[in-house]
Amino acid sequence: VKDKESLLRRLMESGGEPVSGQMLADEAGVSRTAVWKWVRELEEDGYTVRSIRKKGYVLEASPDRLSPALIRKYLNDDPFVSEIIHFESVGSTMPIAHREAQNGAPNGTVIVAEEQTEGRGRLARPWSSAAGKGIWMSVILKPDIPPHRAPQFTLITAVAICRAIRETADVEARIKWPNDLLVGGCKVTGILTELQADPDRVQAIIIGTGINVNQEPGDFPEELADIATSLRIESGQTVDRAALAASVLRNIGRYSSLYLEEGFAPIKALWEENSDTIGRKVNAVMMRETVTGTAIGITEEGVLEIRTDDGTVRGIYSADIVPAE
Ligand code: BTX
Repeated sequence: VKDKESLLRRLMESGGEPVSGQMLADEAGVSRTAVWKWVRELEEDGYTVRSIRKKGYVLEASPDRLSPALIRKYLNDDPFVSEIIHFESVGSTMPIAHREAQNGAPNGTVIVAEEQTEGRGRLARPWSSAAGKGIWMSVILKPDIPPHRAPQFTLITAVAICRAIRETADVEARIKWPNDLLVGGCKVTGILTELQADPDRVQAIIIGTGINVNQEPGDFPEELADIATSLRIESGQTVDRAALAASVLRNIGRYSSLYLEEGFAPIKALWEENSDTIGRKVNAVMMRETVTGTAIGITEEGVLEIRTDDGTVRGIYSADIVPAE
């Protein structure tokens, strides 16, 4: 125990048994008053800590927050996550993650915020990130791969989040190439993958995940009312955000390892299984042209293949996909 965050972890790990204040003070090499101050701080953060005379402290209730200690509790001893940095409110978690990655943060560093005031998607589009309603998180990965393979991590993440959503919220999301998860045709998650790279080697991949968790129908801004949904809307139940965040992280770790050990084939199979795009007639809308045809699969590089009406197969690297019929 060295601060309020580690005290919280200690109380969580005790599984409801009182932890003596004296013992905590001895462990930390501080006074009992210092421990008591940390307890007070936790209570200010919304935790309920009961003090039982002669026995010690018991954690009775946790607020709905993505606190590192709570996420760690759900992660158990999963080895993927190295550090979790939590913010109440930030502009966007992406530039913070970039800075951390440049300053040497290791693989598996996580930046998570309760709220983003300037959340963004691709092409600098805004990403609505209301306080306490979703998982607004950036994950730093440092795989030893050439830059052209980095887009595959968007697909790895999509597969990972699909699985986490199924495990934690019992909702079936489908992947819309390249970076959205949909439920009933509405967007429940967006993924933003950014890169720090030398010409031949990736320095860091920053994966931003925006997951709509506990919004109710009226919570979305008007312009999103018809296109966005949340896990709560789809499942009819409040979802434990910390449990979901832990599951997302565990699965990103698991599928990244699978990819680095066995290559893209197993990811491609899982991706196509969960895809909402493959087999559909689509318009791929790009800056300079629109390609219309049937989406037939993705390549090793994560490129979407579309067979046009004249039978040629076009590889699409980056586009917005709109249903063609
Ligand atoms: P995208 O460019 O595919 O999608 C952006 C579009 O999605 C917007 O133009 C808007 O129409 C719609 N949209 C905005 N907010 C929401 C929402 N909450 N739910 C559903 N639809 C929405 C998708 O980009 C990638 C988003 C990544 C977000 C994460 S959050 C953590 C990290 N930090 C950050 O600033 N971005 C990433």
